[in-house]
Amino acid sequence: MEKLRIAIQKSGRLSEKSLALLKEAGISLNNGSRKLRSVAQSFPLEVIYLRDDDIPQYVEDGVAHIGIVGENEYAEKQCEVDLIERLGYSRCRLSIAVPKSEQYLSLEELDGKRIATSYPVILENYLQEHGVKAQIHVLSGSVELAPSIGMADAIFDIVSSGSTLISNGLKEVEVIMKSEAVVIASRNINKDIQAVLNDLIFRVRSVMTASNNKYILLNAPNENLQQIIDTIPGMKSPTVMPLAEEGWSSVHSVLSETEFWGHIDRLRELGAQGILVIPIEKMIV
Ligand code: PRT
Ligand code: ZN
Repeated sequence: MEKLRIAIQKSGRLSEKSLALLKEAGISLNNGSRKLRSVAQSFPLEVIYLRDDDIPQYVEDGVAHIGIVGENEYAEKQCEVDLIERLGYSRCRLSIAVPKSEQYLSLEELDGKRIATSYPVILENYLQEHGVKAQIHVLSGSVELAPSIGMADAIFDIVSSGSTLISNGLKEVEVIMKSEAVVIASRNINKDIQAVLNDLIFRVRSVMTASNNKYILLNAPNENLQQIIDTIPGMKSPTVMPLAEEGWSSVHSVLSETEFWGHIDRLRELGAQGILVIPIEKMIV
């Protein structure tokens, strides 16, 4: 049987989480150590390990059917591939930064200035859209050093916590795009491979839905039971069971973690006790 071939970053910020996602989707690989390629045991899938910069082209060429890359690489490379799923991890933004001491009011101030970046295509498109002409200097690394050594007036780079900018005396002045890990796919996938891909995406979605949701268990005083149920309605409606102690019930529900934190004060006000928040491994919706 033909295998679905997926390209994953060999080593870097995307590798570990991408492999963990496959594992959570029930796909175990035959060699833990990252070689050039590995084959899944229980699923018709083969993994090839590449530099993230190369993945869009390999997928366009059909060498890999799909790949996991940062959305920034997908946008920069402008390859003929489709973005088929957002994965929610390795989130970052691509921003323009200038020296901290510089006054900055608007994008127009970059007119005629030198901007260092590893993402010239994304930057050029953005500047063009806004009618700003700047000189773009392409650097493959250590972009944030460019202003301090007099090579550029500003930079355009990936920002996550922002601490790299701060430690290089820079400040973020424009966020141009947000990025997360995404699945890209070749435009020439045959029917059999498409069926395997659909199965993989279904599993990946179940894992993602599960990780966003928690199983909530709590003890509720019966006099406030209805209000507690209304507060945490869950997927359908919560399961309610009487406790051995008279006047109390046990309530079980499924909620997103953010929703849960938004309701916690209300639940305590209503007298809920013994609140447990339990991770869910997979969730089929
Ligand atoms: O070797 P290979 O080419 O495969 O890897 P790489 O070095 O090009 O990429 P890698 O592993 O650094 O990043 C892979 C992807 O992770 C990127 O394309 C982004 O989509 C995503 N990502 C998420 C990040 C960051 N967060 C990030 N913080 N990529 C890079 N950074 C850099 C950033 O440039 C900055 O210099 O990390 C530094 C620290 O950021 P702060 O703001 O947290 O200080
Ligand atoms: Zn790279």
